[in-house]
Amino acid sequence: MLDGIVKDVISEKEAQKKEDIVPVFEEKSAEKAENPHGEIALPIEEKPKEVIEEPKEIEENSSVRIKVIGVGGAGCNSVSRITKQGIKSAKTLAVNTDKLHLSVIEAHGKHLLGRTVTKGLGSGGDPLLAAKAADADRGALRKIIGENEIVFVCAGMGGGTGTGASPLIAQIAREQGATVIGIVTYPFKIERSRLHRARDGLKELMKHADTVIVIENDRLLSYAPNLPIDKAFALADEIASKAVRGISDLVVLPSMMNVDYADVRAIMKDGGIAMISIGKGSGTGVGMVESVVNSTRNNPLLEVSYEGAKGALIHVAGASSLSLGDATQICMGISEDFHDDAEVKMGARIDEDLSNTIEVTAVITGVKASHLFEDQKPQEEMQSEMLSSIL
Ligand SMILES: Nc1nc2c(ncn2[C@@H]2O[C@H](COP(=O)(O)OP(=O)(O)OP(=O)(O)O)[C@@H](O)[C@H]2O)c(=O)[nH]1
Ligand SMILES: [Mg+2]
Repeated sequence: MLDGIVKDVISEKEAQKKEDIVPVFEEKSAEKAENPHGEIALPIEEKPKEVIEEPKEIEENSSVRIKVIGVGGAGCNSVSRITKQGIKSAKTLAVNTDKLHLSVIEAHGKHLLGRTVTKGLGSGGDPLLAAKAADADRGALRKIIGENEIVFVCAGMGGGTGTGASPLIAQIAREQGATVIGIVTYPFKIERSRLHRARDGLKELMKHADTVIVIENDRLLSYAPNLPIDKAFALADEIASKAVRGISDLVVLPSMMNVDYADVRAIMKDGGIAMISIGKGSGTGVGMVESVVNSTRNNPLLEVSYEGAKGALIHVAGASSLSLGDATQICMGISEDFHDDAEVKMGARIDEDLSNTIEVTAVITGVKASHLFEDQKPQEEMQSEMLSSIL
């Protein structure tokens, strides 16, 4: 399955090179947020460039409000991708301390974080500074995040803004009633010093989010070893996008087998660390079921064991040839060795664009990934190891 996504990401990057990126972010002085500290006013949500018509499906299920918030460079890139692809089931919001980067992002709303603290220049890899920036903006953040049933907080762990500001953003979203699902990437081992920051940021985010889905960058490369770094990041963004859609489309859009908000809450509440796995297959009957189950189980993006998993939300999508029986068999196969009391919810959607293909997005919660929290070796030791491997 990842092969397919890798090909798409590569070809789309080629196409993108030919396009000029048009900045869409302009500050509008008329639209300032109320500043709770009575100091300098902050910009609130930017209006989308074009008026986006409220899709019918949202009207039908408008009681479920879903927001996808990208924090920092990586998080905003994921949100931009989700917005460009067109999402009917959720609103997107990009938050960054870096004004320039924000200017090339597409989102339904944007917020320049901590204008008084970082002057729109980014945090320079300093999570503490980013946390201060977020703290200074609490009032404005409360307002632009609003009340939602589900909030996704997307970020790349290891830099400054995403690592330092996403815990507070998750906290605010939760205080305002949402079930909060973090979707974060974990740095490549070669990013070294970033691993410390990533670990601390992840611990902090886990205190405020109900579930944090972790995508390990190194796992991505193990599936596609020759991928240049920018394409590996695009691949991570595409997977984050699939995780968001896998959940929000099932809840909001009409489906063959729906998952409602109560189901999502039951799985994600106190879900701890979660992983995402993506699978694909084609054909019909037992052969198709087996190939989809194997491809899903063999493509985890976090190094964990499935045994003992506490819960899962499994999204099966296929053309109208997909039967409910096949979808159920796929879910049973994927969750075979989960904990006896594991809560598994399945949703199935018909998507005629998929023709003969069946696609699965599985979010599996309560997994153990202790290696993420192990102490990293001190910097000097790593540097000397690196030197000795070169010399
Ligand atoms: N998925 C994804 N990950 C990225 C991307 N760019 C960087 N990363 C990863 O995300 C981590 C954080 O990087 P950024 O998001 O650029 O950092 P930031 O949160 O903007 O922090 P500052 O710029 O230091 O304020 C990096 O260590 C990379 O592992 C991207 O475009 N997509
Ligand atoms: Mg940045």
